[in-house]
Amino acid sequence: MKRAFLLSFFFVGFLGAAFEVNLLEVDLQARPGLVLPFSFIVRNELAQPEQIVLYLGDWDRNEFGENQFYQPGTLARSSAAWITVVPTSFVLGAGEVREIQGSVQIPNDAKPGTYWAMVFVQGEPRLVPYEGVMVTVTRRIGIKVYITVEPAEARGELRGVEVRGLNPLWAWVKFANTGTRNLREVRATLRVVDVQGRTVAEASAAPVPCLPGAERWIRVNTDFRPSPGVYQVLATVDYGGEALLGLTLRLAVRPLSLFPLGEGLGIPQDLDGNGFYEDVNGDSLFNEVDVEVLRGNLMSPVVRANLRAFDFNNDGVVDEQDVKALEALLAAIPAKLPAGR
Ligand SMILES: [Ca+2]
Ligand SMILES: [Ca+2]
Ligand SMILES: [Ca+2]
Repeated sequence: MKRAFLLSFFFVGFLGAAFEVNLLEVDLQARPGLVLPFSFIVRNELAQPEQIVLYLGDWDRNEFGENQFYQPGTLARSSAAWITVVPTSFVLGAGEVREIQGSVQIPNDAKPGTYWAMVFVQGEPRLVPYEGVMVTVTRRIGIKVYITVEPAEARGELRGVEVRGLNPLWAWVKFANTGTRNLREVRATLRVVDVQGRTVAEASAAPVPCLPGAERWIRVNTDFRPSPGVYQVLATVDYGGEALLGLTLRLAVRPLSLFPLGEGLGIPQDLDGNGFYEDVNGDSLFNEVDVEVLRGNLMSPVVRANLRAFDFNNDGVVDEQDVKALEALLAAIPAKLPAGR
């Protein structure tokens, strides 16, 4: 009936341990009208007593998978009102542990599907030294509680594929959970096929979870550095349902067509043959001058027509971030390329 994940303890806070819990997730299968118990343990790691409070909240993830938090009852599929925990407020002595009893009352009229909420375990605000000043830190841990009323439906859609970086190639795959079941493992795969029909790249992303009603961009990295040509990029998503989802995209990689970025400059050069043209001013050296020439020519037609040569952070666009990436490259490997200083 009950599955508890992750049996080790989890610390909270970036300023040293304070308290910990022994699980971060509760996943319950349920029927309408049932009452389901769960429990977890809180331990105080401090050398002093800690006032602990427990409360419920709603949460979901944004389309890049980051948690977002809301007041309880905000979301349509919130189970916060079904959950009680005891005790909700107590003092834990130094090194002490306390078992928390939770219970979920599934309403008689609950429709099939996954409902979810979060039990927050929060300490008291404390003044803590941080980078030379005292800051107030309130530590909290959230325990995700999923309740699935059967028969929940697993359903998904593959909504888009966007090839971004080309050195090496990576893409965003957009998935949507259009069913009512929480999908624990959504697996996206990319396959690149050349004009001869040969598979030239194949890669999978680590599985990601996706809540009912949520959309998720999944980044799939490959180690493929396409030479100019036309390719088919096939994205597939396996969300654990009946169907494997697929979407195909045509990718045309044009040959570079480089010219000097300004009067008196040379043709940009790739000094180490890795596909990035760090010698932006074409003087066969890689130094600060290249960073400045790139900074002053981000909107140049030559840069716009040859994005992949100057997309130093490999995100599919050329902007200020690439100036920073080129600067970082210069700082990191000054000795690797002929440096004019
Ligand atoms: Ca290079
Ligand atoms: Ca140069
Ligand atoms: Ca970029």
